[in-house]
Amino acid sequence: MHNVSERGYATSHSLGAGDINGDGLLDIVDPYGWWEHPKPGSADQTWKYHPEAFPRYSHGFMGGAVMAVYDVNGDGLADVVTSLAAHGWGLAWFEQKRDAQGNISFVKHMVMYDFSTKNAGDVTFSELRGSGVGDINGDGLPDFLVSKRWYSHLDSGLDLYTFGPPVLYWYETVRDPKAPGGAKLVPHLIDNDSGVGNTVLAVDLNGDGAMDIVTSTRFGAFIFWGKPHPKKSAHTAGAYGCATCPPDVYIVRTLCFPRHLFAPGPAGIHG
Ligand SMILES: [Ca+2]
Ligand SMILES: [Ca+2]
Ligand SMILES: [Ca+2]
Ligand SMILES: [Ca+2]
Repeated sequence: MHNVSERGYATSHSLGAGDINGDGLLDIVDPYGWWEHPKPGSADQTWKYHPEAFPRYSHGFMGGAVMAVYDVNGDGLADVVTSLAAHGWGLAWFEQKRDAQGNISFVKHMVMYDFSTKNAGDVTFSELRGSGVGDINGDGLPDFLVSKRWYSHLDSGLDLYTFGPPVLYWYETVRDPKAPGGAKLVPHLIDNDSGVGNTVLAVDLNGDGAMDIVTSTRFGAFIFWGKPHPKKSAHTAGAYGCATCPPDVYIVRTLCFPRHLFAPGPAGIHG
């Protein structure tokens, strides 16, 4: 076993991996910053930690779920996309900046907060507890998947807007020089009746070239089958979401396990 971190705050809600500093080695991100992967051959020691304020405090918890590390705006520097509070509000991407000495910092671009703010696509939901990353429309840019987990802490009152619809969205990464930071995340609804527990998996399960989405939720486990773009045959690029086609995906939900009525478990369940 090799220690990455020193002892610290334990109940971190977010975690992700990606090459933040562009040295070819995967780094680890959490709500409070990122650990720099040591160079090969380095002495076995804890990784250097670079504090960053990625999360937002809400009802005793900081951070969301799976954090995505990719170049959102196409400037060659890896950015971070994450929900801010698993049991509250907030979704943002963090634009990486470098100063003249090469020091790394981040600028926060809010995508969604609560009903008092202007949110991307006028979409607002809470409890962004399940997330994932994948190129949903096949345009070569990673997209962010995020969902409301329904009824996380039962009737404890810990969660905000807990009975809101358990929606699942994919946020399309769109490069736009006019947008703050040079990019925006555009929401597309996948489902409004299942949500996600912790993690969303984006993978082409059946090999038809269209990304499929797998979730586990309070209501069971689901596959959302991506449907190849109907115009695919008219193009030779291979990707069904090619630049000349609309960025739509057509998704049908398949229930892997029988839907069951939600039965409240013992108080205090949390994950
Ligand atoms: Ca690195
Ligand atoms: Ca970037
Ligand atoms: Ca994409
Ligand atoms: Ca597929």
